[in-house]
Amino acid sequence: MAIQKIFSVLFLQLVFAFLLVELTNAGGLQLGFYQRTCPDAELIVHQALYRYISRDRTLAASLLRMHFHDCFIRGCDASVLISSAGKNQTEKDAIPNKTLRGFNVIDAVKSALEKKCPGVVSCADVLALVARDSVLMVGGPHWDVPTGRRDGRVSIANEALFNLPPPFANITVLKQQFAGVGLSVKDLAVLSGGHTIGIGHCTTISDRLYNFTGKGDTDPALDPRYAAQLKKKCKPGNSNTVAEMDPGSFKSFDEDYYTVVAKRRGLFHSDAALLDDAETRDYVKLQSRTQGSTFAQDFAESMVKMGNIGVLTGKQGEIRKRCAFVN
Ligand code: HEM
Ligand SMILES: *[C@@H]1O[C@H](CO)[C@@H](O)[C@H](O)[C@H]1NC(C)=O
Ligand SMILES: *[C@@H]1O[C@H](CO)[C@@H](O)[C@H](O)[C@H]1NC(C)=O
Ligand SMILES: *[C@@H]1O[C@H](CO)[C@@H](O)[C@H](O)[C@H]1NC(C)=O
Ligand SMILES: CC(=O)N[C@H]1CO[C@H](CO)[C@@H](O)[C@@H]1O
Repeated sequence: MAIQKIFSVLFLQLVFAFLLVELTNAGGLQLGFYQRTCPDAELIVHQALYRYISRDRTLAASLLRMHFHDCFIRGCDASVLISSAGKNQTEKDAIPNKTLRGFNVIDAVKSALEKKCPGVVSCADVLALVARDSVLMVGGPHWDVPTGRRDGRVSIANEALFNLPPPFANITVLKQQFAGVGLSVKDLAVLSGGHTIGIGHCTTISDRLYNFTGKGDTDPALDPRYAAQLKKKCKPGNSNTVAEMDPGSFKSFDEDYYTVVAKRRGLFHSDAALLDDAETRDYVKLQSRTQGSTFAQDFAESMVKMGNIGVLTGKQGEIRKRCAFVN
């Protein structure tokens, strides 16, 4: 009897240990992957990043966007960071990446890590941790980032064009592109909320304002009064001016994005498109209410999912020494 009891307790403990491993094991990644090999890794990332964000809060938006771009092209493997060499045009040179800022921040974070634990922490994990801390530093939620990503060796400019949703995308295309990387319609609604921080260049909305269907028209999905305001700021052919995506609080991570979209004042057609599908529209409406927003919690969950897309683990890929170059 006693022996049986001991066995059943042992068995239960085994089951429990197994479940715990399973829960913390997200697609081959795990929480605290560097606990043994570089115990201060996450602290080093946080401190190096803080030096930049405390001087320029607007960097947070670009660094969040960088992780999104990385994950949508070839998975989260830091391919977005590889510099072009010779004939190879990399993702960095593709049109959507021309507006990415903060590559120098990633380099600084990586060199701080290399000083303490050379050759241990991947650039792909740096991107995931930097995105998490960037959001946190501008008032957003915190989430635990499973780590253990490895860096890819390939980066091709054209893939950025085909795999990143364009700002003029309609809801069908957006849903398809998110489904293509294993993200749900809810993830689309939630992650679009990343546009609560940051800016868009006038060039990206110029067609929307002046030539939506090629007949000199304005996107009917845009509130006409807001369109008039935007036209004052963004003259045709103006390429350097920028517009805030969440006007008035574009430097703070909050749920205002959904209020903006519900008022038909989302900056891109892709933001407005969230009103064209029952599920995404319901989500927008729900979050734009003043009380009981679940956005912070939802965003944390969807970011972990996005961070799992196509990751390289184990012996795949490499740990790049410098993020801009394969070893
Ligand atoms: C749903 C499809 C999406 C489209 C079509 C899209 C498109 C764009 C475009 C065109 C810009 C403006 C770039 C510029 O002109 O400087 C932008 C900026 C931005 N995007 Fe997205 N995006 C999408 C999803 C996401 C996701 C999933 C995230 C992160 C979770 C994100 C985060 C950002 C941020 C933070 C900025 C501001 C960047 C800055 O201020 O430098 N976007 N996006
Ligand atoms: C450069 O292009 C070749 C041919 O497409 C490819 O095999 C190689 O992996 C590319 N290098 C990088 C760094 O992407
Ligand atoms: C959405 O855009 C795609 C590609 O531009 C187009 O083929 C499709 O007809 C559009 N769908 C709707 C419902 O407008
Ligand atoms: C508007 O779009 C049409 C079709 O794409 C193009 O032929 C025309 O030149 C554009 N007009 C302007 C002012 O850009
Ligand atoms: C930030 C960044 O690396 N941007 C690059 C985008 O592509 C152009 C040329 O195609 C480069 O000059 C930029 O450095």
